[in-house]
Amino acid sequence: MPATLTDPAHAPADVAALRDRAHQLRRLMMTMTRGKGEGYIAQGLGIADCLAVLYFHELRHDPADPEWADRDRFLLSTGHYSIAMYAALAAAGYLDEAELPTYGLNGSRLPMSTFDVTPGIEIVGGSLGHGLGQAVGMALGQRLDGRPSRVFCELSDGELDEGSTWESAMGGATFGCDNLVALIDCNGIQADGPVTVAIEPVADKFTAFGWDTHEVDGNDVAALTTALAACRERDGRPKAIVMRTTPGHGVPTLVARPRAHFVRVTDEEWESFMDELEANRDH
Ligand SMILES: Cc1ncc(C[n+]2csc(CCOP(=O)(O)OP(=O)(O)O)c2C)c(N)n1
Repeated sequence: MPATLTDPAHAPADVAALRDRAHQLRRLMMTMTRGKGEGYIAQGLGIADCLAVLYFHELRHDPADPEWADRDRFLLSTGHYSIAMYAALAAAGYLDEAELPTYGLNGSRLPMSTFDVTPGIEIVGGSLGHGLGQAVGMALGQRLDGRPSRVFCELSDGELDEGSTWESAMGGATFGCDNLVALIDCNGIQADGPVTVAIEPVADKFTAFGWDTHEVDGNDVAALTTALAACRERDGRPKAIVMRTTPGHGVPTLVARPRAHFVRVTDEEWESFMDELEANRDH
């Protein structure tokens, strides 16, 4: 077996270490936002726990061999959450941390919305509502090729407004893709403010579409590891984890911002946000 970072079949979750990783990812994201002066930092802070658990516990992957055919795939459907991906990819060894401050700058390999120029990025992002359909196709492809790989797809509550997401949900269930895990980031916001489309009850809807569904506090590392462990069962049903996350998690001033979709950060704010992050770190 190649040198994977983790092998969930053998490694029990080290929750304290994973919380430290999530904190590391949040620090890296803050550094990136400082370099650019702006970014989708609130969503990134919200999803840091999920990415820490995936890249340092659940996914079978090998940064020394990013194209390893039997790797698990992680698809980030919300391309604008790229800041969180770059932090995770740097922490995992796909990127050099020194490259992170180029986030969003002209000529950078780390564009504000994911593109195929970045090592470790599986799909191009930007146009929302397409990740789950690609994930279903990849999951089918892995199965047809007889590979053990699973496919994990993050998507947002905003993408639940898209018909293509629900077509994909039907497809995943119809084809019995039990090698597919959808991670739905329900952070309660969309571009202009709170989610207003009647997407709830999200978990009941996925269950009704034939998915094995779990619902967790997406900022609770222990709960995420438990839900992901349950999703390893191969019972013919695709898996969905509805994650209730808080945009800006760890930085109360950001959590309290009424419009946190896209945040501009001055140098002074950056300093105080970093202090808040240290003071509110999960242990
Ligand atoms: C198909 C499509 N429509 C609109 C947009 C513009 N857009 C970019 S981010 C965003 C917000 C979507 O909300 P959500 O996906 O829940 O993300 P979050 O609020 O957590 O950033 C929108 C509408 C887009 N990128 N793609």
